[in-house]
Amino acid sequence: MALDQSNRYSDLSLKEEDLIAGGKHLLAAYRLLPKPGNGFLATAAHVAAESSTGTNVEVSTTDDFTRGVDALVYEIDENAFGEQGGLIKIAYPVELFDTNLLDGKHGIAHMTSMIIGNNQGMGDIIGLRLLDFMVPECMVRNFDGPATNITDMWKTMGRPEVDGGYIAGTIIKPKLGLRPEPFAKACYDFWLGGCFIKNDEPQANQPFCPMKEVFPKIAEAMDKAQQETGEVKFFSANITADDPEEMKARGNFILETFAKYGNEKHLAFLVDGFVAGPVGITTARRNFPDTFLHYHRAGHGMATSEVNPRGYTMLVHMKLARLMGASGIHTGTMGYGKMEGGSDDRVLAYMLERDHCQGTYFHQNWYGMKATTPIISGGMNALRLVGFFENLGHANVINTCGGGAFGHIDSPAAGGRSLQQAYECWASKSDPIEFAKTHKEFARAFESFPHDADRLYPGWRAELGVHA
Ligand code: CAP
Ligand code: MG
Repeated sequence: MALDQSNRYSDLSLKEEDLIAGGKHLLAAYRLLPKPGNGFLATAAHVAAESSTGTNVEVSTTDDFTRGVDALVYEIDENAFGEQGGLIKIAYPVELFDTNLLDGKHGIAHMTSMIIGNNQGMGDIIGLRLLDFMVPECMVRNFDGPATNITDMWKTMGRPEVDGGYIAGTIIKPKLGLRPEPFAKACYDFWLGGCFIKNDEPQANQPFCPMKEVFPKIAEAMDKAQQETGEVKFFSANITADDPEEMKARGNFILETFAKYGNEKHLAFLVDGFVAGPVGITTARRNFPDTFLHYHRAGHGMATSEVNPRGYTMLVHMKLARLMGASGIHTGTMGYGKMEGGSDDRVLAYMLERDHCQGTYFHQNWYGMKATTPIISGGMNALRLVGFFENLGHANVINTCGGGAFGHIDSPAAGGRSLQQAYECWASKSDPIEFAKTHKEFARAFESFPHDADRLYPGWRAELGVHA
């Protein structure tokens, strides 16, 4: 049984609206399931202690100032989630949060070491999951936030910088195993029909495909495809590494390589942001501020999966990424692709792209911080995209389809065109089967992904004259 510190680390008389109006607290909502034998409020108070000024026992060195910056439990609902536990809300005084010696900015590494730090491993809990958090204005204005986003890509493409629309992309598949020549050919083949290509998250500097060999070929392929199509193309290059110096060396090499063709603006830098963490993201954000910072979230499921009684939600992940400065982050496919998620996940996109957004527990004002662009990927293809856009309500996203492009029965280029046509089908509010009758690559996506076609568009075979 943990020491009951609720008399110090809770004040249920505090009003959330007063805390918000005061602007001096980061507010956090958690789902808490104490271990049997541990009181709910007592365990919540222990979470607040362990996440701020305390530990599991009183210490002699505590003084009045210390008590003044205690995190406080200000709201509880012990039965909010039935067997999964109850809701607790904790107010963290902004004074607790670190600022840089060099520029006075806040950092995500420090913030998360507190609000989802030791509290994740406490012995008196079964579950503690951060569901949502609200950052006050004084802190929002003190994070890097994004330097670029999709508007910069639209500008490079000559599109309107507002509602510039959908960017059709792919991931070079197979995930690993292509050598430089076939890799660059796969890029060229897709770019004849599509716009944006990303490295897959583990593609980097493998012995069978050294960066120094493959990037000159990718840059050449991009230049050739741009010449032949008259269209702007992009490549999102993975610069993830443990050492920031290595990341900088990779980024500079790739920029120099594409600059030979005048295409340094046709690059994004992909960072596996969950595994590299805020240091990885910030290394790219601060050393390459003019290059779209593509946050791939591989590994996030260990924290965000709904089956996890600990960790944090996707909503929390999105807010952390925007504060860190991601230009775009994989936002999931909201139930339309292959990864976990559902149609209500559109709030993840809205939280990234709007200046105000109501989250699960808190309304977040972003005070003009640049938007982070939703990157939609994971099991998508032209057939699934139409419903996805309808659910989201817009198509101002970067979409990358690996199987959806390289699985198209005609060619990767046809796959790319089918994606763009899916956008045109939605944007023109056309019936997809009718639209397919006048758009070949979109029609052939039905034959490329017949299981999806059967599920999404029953009767398509007869309508399109395709026999089983
Ligand atoms: C998609 C992908 C992406 C996932 C990541 C993959 O390939 O390249 O990494 O989208 O998931 O490796 O699975 P496919 P999320 O298009 O062939 O599925 O975007 O949800 O983070
Ligand atoms: Mg991938």
